[in-house]
Amino acid sequence: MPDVTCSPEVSDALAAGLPVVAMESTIYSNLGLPAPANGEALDRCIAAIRAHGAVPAVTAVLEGVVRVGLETSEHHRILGAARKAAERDVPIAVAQQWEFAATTVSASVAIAAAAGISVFATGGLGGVHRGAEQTGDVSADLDALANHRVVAVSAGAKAFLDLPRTLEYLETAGVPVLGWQHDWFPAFYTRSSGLAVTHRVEVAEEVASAFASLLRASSGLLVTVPIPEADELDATHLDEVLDDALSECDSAGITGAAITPFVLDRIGQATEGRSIPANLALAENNAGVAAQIAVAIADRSN
Ligand code: PSU
Ligand code: MN
Repeated sequence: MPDVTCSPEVSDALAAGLPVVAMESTIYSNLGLPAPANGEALDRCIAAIRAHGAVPAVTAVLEGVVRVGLETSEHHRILGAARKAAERDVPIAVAQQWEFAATTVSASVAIAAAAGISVFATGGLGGVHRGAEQTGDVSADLDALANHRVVAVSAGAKAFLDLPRTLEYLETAGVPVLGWQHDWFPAFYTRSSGLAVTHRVEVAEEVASAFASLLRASSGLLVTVPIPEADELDATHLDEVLDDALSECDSAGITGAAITPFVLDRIGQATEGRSIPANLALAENNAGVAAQIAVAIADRSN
């Protein structure tokens, strides 16, 4: 296990049993959102976590050091060019002293667990890609949730994934999926994918209680939060855009990690930029819900 360097604020909070919410860094880098929206997303998510009484803890690898909780003066370092680090890449980022590795959900959840943080907030999870029966492309995010004792809060998974298979995978892996005040698995930019979640929760205390009652020593759970109604995009239009963008990927030979930035860019163009404020709104909303859950977990243990 690498040394994990927590900021003084995060260390003090953990030592005192105060609520902490871990955050990823990929969505705030140039791989996740264009500038200046990425900086705004980071600020708003941090503010939402603080507003609900928890301490934000951005994860990243800087100069080969695994970091949890960055100083405000360091934020600019995660907004720029990045190499994406999933859970399996973090040891290499340390060994080769990468200047800046942006942590994905799988890396951040693993780092959170190593630091003793119980709650993690993101925008959308990776999952089973469309066509995975051919390519085998299944994000390591899903197994990370099955292997680390962390509550992950997201607006479902990335919109252009195979959402039915993603839910099936989570079932097989033994990860509970809890719909936050909602019966449906969200589809990121829209509130419902039309797929039901297995369980619905109304309040943070329910999540905290379920988390305390997980049967495995090290597995997590997923809380899915729909985008606020006012920020939702049009589902029918989005489906067409996604289908077009994915066939374009096919014909241009764009695969693997390059798919996300390409498709996000196409969605941005097709929605005349409305996908960006939607993305910010859902990330901020998730951060606030994650903070409420962190507070409820801290209250149970104190
Ligand atoms: N959702 C988005 N944009 C992103 C991601 C998710 O809308 O950039 C990032 C997250 O960091 C997630 C990662 O963990 O993509 C998953 O990547 P992959 O499919 O390569 O595992
Ligand atoms: Mn992949």
